[in-house]
Amino acid sequence: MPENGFSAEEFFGDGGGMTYSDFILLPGYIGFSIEDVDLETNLTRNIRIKRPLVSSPMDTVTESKMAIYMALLGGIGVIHYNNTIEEQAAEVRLVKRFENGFITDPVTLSPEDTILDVDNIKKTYGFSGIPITEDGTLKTKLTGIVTRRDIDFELDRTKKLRDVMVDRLITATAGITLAEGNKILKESKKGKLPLIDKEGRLVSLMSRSDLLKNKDFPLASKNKEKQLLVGAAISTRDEDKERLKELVDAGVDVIVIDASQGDSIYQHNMIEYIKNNYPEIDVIGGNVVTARQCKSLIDKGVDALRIGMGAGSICITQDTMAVGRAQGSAVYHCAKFAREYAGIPVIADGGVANIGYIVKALSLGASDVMLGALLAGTNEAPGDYYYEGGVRLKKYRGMASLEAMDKGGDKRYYSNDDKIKIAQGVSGTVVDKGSVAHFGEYIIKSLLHAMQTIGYKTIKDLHNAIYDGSLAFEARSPSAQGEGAVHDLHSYTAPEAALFYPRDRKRG
Ligand code: CPR
Repeated sequence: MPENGFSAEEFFGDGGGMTYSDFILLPGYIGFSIEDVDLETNLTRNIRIKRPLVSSPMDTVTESKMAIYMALLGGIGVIHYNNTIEEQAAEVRLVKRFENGFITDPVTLSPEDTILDVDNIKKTYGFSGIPITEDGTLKTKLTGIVTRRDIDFELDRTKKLRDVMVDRLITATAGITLAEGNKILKESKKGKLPLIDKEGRLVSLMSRSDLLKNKDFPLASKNKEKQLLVGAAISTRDEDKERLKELVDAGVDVIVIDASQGDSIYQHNMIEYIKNNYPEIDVIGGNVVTARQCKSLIDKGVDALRIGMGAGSICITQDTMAVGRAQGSAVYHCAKFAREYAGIPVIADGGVANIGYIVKALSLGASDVMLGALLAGTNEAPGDYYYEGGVRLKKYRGMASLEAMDKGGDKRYYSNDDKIKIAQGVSGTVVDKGSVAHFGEYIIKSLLHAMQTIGYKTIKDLHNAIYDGSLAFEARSPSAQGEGAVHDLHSYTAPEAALFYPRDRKRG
């Protein structure tokens, strides 16, 4: 037992359900700087990532944009399946094709299009440097480029692009590195650099303004071919075997079998099917919250487990079904079992209402944390912003909310009867959090500080301290929780990211 507080075993061993709010970690010794902290972790048995962050396969959280940024930041995104097979596979492809700094799906026009078409693109997308190809698609030869300078003072907006485009072009051959492209752009003093293949067809585009914005992401999650890593969710239904095949063809790196109660004959069969047919693909099974459920899925061959039932911010499973588990206890017991029984990682999924909860999940044995509400409301989450009472919001909804089920989200649950749908979640809103590129960096920096304050340089060291009993936990009474939050002020401001406490907001 630590000198003060309790060891994890003492704290979680008595059968009571503990949430993240119910405990606090006692500080350790700071003998290193935050630059020495390394957050590298296992996502699955075979996949390692540099940051323990995963975006949830929900239709208001993860499509390609979110997955790209999660991977650039060193985490990973899991593309949801509330869409057609083709749509989901296309999202996976967009992530796999992403190259930092290269626009791989540029908007193009043909010489027969008019300046008005450029005006419309400017209105919709905000840019007006358009490559012109023979037939206006990526399949034919690049013939010119139109930029703002070519059309700004043209009064006749119906003029054909062939009459205004620049056709003496500086191009480069596709396959050059970002640094090489950067150099050409700088020397040419142009705004855009088209990259073409041997036949002269446009492959991608580099843009000066993008380069200026572009940051390096040295810790990005990548495979051997230097493509970003991406996950995708499937259900346990038989028809999703077709979905699985398309996702594998699209280059998916890891499959998440998405089910609210993971220990079912349907999931067992799906795990066996994947392992028999795609042995190279790692499978994350779940969701589970007990050691018995973990054993069941581990015995079938999963490579990681997703932990959580009823803890999600949008979730009403515990009220509707009377089943679930307090997330702190679920993570602690499942992580301990998975480590001892099979040495595989677990992902704490749901209920992460603030950055401190990520630290708490890791300190209960989770190797990664899956985020829904925390990432919804960023620019990269699907959906448009809108205003309500002067606040800029985005929609965030449970995958088994009535709204999402109407679009196919009920595949997470087991019923063939679509006459009466039992909602296990709600639809709501979350506030605008800006770009995940910035918000994600904020989260990561906070994690580095937290690790330093607890006194561990790596997640591995932190985990060892859980099981050798040296990591100290203490219970938090309701008044201790009040004391630990901002209190007794007339008013205050805080960074938007730190302010993201849905529960506390409700408490008002
Ligand atoms: P938060 O991060 O928003 O608290 O939780 C996200 C997690 O909630 C998801 O990763 C998923 O496991 C779970 N979830 C999503 N939709 C749900 C519904 Cl309708 N009901 C219960 N859990 C849900």
